[in-house]
Amino acid sequence: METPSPSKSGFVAIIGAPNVGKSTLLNQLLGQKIAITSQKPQTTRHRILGVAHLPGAQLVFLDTPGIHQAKGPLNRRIVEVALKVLGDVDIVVFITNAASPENSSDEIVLESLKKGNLPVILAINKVDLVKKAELLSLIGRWHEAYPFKAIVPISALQRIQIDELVAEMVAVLPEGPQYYPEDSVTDMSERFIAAEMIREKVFRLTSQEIPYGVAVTVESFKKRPEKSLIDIQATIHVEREAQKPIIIGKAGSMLRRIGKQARMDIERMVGCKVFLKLWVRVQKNWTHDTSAIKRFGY
Ligand SMILES: Nc1nc2c(ncn2[C@@H]2O[C@H](COP(=O)(O)OP(=O)(O)OP(=O)(O)O)[C@@H](O)[C@H]2O)c(=O)[nH]1
Ligand SMILES: [Mg+2]
Repeated sequence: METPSPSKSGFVAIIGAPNVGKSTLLNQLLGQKIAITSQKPQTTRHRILGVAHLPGAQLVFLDTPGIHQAKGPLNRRIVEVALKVLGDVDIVVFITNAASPENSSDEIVLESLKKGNLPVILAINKVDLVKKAELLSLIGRWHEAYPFKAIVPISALQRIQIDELVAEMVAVLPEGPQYYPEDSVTDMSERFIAAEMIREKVFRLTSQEIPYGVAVTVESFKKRPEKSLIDIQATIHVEREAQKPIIIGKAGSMLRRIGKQARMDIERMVGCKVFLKLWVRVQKNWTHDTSAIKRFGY
């Protein structure tokens, strides 16, 4: 029997400054982790697609890199990816951080939104961190700043008001076909998500400039069906010789932590045992080299 197509559907951009909680929100909207998150800004570097199947509606979310005044070829490329998404969607969810209301990157996002005429819903995130009075004055300020379709205070982390946010999206969703089959959650390969999960551990476990000079590639991703095991070989690329011993750590301790935590995430995703072998390689100054930036998939 053919599944009835939902009567409403559309593409929804999740846009905002770095670190406001866009990827955390995407994972909450999907009920599973497909996007990496960290306490550091500029974690996401790609457009990350996730599909939510609701009764009578399909929402195709596009999580994006944080928009900011980018410096350097890699960051400029990443911001470009985020802004391009605005050309491909029916609705925008603009996320701001209630706990950091004076964010100059919010202004950059707002300027880009003013150039288009898409319906925009404002999600004021991290409301768990602010007092109610602060939140009310913030809502007032945003209300003056732009004719949003709706303003919804949320906590992506604590799943507060997420259903209300979804209801606002569905309210502005156009009639449309079922873009993705019922069982699909994303268009990304397990191989790509595995590389991202490794990169997430580098973001979470290393500090200062280290995570910003790292790219991860998966050299081999082989299923061994007889053993219900996946063999993965991946490389962590750093941009300077001095960064290599930091990623490896004392007697290999950092690389082991990165590997163990990434493996656990990957196993949860693929639903079987994973054997993960990591290598570290220096690709000199790659964040300033447009051909290397391309080669690493950005
Ligand atoms: N307290 C609190 N923290 C949150 C909330 N949502 C996200 N965070 C935290 O904020 C940090 C950034 O979250 P991300 O989801 O990676 O943010 P992002 O907007 O995707 O960041 P970029 O990809 O760098 O642009 C993480 O440490 C999250 O755990 C929230 O509602 N409350
Ligand atoms: Mg993100």
